[in-house]
Amino acid sequence: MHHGTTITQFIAEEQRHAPGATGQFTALLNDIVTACKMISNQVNHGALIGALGSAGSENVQGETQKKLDVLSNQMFIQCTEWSGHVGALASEEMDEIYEIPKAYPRGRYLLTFDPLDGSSNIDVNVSVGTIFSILRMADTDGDATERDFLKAGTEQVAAGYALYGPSTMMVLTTGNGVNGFTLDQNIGEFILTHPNMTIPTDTAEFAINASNGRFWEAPVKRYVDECLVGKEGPRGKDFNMRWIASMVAEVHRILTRGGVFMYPMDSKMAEKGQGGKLRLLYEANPMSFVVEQAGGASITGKQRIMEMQPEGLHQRVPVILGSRNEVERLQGYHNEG
Ligand code: AHM
Ligand code: MG
Repeated sequence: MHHGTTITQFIAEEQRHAPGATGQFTALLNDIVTACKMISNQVNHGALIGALGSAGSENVQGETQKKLDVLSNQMFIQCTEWSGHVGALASEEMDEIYEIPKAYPRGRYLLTFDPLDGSSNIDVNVSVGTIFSILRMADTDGDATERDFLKAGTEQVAAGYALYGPSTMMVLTTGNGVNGFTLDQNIGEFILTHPNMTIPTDTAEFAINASNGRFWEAPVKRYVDECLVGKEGPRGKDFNMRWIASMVAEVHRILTRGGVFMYPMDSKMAEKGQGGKLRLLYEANPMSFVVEQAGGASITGKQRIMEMQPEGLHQRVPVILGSRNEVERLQGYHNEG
């Protein structure tokens, strides 16, 4: 019986047409897939294996780490460091870049990841996910440094996420559209279930943490106000709202039925000297790549996220992404202001 295309087969067949492909990239993607299957398994078992709750530590941004944050980070390292395909890793959960131990060969790719995004949702059993991005290393013989990671999002070779929801899914782009795969737990393989995912250009659904409303900048306030007035206002239609507080689930919804997601700049963050909530290298860039490849758009407000020159490993940025016409409208409001 034919079970459909597995993610391994899909990646291998896609790479067959890539000029100069050596198989390293295919192998690295497969290691990432394995890491996500292992994380999925831990997330699924939750309290049964004592995996919930806090780890009693903080990450570089002073956020409390959950046990599963730490565990997922370890799994990602363990699955990718040995292969000889990566030069170094960078993770939301590690202060510095992770250098490949001397015992292993080094490869020409750099990997950035948020091992478990939305981890404030873990203890309440709501969807969480893993986000990752692959960059190519510069043609130097030396070891990778932090500076090698500070590349604009347009330089990404691949990006994607795993969503641990009612089913576990993997959504991937290598710059050639976006494809979604669902984990068949019985055979342990991701199967192509969502070929060629595209984001509808128009939408009547937005996502934002409205509790920050009084801190937003004028363009975002205006946009949300207009959505809330609905039919009677300048938009001439009623809007629906969603907020899961799990970016992976949010982006997945937008890839499925459209919408606009905003974690904009606000005065509270500005006071703390923070550039935004979400991290450029681990969250904003990979998600922007996926969203743009699905026909959507992704900006900070005025600027396209993927064109930003990163200044630091853990840099934060405002994020507005989703259905193209809404994002363009928001960009227009920012440029007027
Ligand atoms: P995390 O990486 O610490 O989990 O934070 C990122 C998450 C996103 O998934 C989500 O969009 C956002 O934080 C939710 O923030 P808030 O709790 O302010 O609504
Ligand atoms: Mg995160």
